[in-house]
Amino acid sequence: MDALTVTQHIIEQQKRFPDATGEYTGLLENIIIAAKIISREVRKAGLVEILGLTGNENVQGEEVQKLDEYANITFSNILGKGGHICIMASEESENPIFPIKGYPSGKYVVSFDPLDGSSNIDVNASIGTIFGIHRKITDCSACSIDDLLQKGTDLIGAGYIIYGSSTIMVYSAGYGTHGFTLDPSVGEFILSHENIKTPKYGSIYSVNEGNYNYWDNSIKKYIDYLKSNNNNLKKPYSARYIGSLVADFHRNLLRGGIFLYPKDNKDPNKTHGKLRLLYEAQPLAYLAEQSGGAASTGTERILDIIPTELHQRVPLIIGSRDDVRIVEEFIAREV
Ligand code: AHM
Ligand code: MG
Repeated sequence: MDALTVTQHIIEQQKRFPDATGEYTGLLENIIIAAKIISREVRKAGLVEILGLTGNENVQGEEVQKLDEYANITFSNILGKGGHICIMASEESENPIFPIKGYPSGKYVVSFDPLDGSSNIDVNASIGTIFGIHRKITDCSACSIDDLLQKGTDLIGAGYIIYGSSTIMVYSAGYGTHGFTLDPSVGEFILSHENIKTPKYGSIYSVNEGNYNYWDNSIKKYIDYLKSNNNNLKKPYSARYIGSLVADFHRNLLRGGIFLYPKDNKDPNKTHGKLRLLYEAQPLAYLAEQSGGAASTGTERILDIIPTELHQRVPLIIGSRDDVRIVEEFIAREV
């Protein structure tokens, strides 16, 4: 077979580091195994009656889907026994996750969203797993939350797995963004999208426009501009919104365009957007930049934000570089 698997690709990339111990490759292999297991479960969800809610709420007060729980346990257990991580954060776990008792601790820190877009499970739309990897920074043998609260600029790798019409893993370790499609017949992710370059600008916008009345004026004016003939394209942009971040991001990464989840004033106590910094915004911002795109809150580069909380939320504006810059200009004009 004349095809490169994701593991072979990672090993090739690791040759740039003659002193590498193989621990990072080991961590990624664990992530790949977890992704394959979650993919298998997502694919047969309708058959085994795993669809539906568990009846529990997660830390953010959202209903937990059975598959969310399954994905969270799978990811936490495989990485927790792998010997490569010392601490992890998950969207579905209120507190940090440590290696499982009796298993060794490693030098890496992983933040992950086990199954993003889970409100789409029951309607068979694409969902995904997102992860970001940092190095441990604290000295002591046990890790602390400080290891998790690192900036995106300190990420050493990030990626997502999209469970769509096929299962694709998109990954970067700082040397471009690459996509691998799972070949179910051999059970391997095969290189299918080498060195993805996102277009400088696109013709698609993705936003939950139902929130229009709750946005700041700058965002309202920007969306009106996209729908007019007076924008940079001189024709209206196309609206595409799945409501599943990985799926919306993946389409825009390949085609070009902009995704926005700005802050809104629906709840006056929450003025920071919906999406979470550590395991949604940071990893995708890293991948966007690695493919020539950009990610911003509207006033600040996502990768420059110093996290203060595990489940911190941020406004997210991400996609083609010129499109992100234009949103920032609209926001700058209003402040
Ligand atoms: P989740 O992590 O609970 O699945 O929520 C995140 C999801 C994203 O996938 C998506 O971009 C967003 O929520 C959609 O939110 P909304 O329904 O408000 O448009
Ligand atoms: Mg999520």
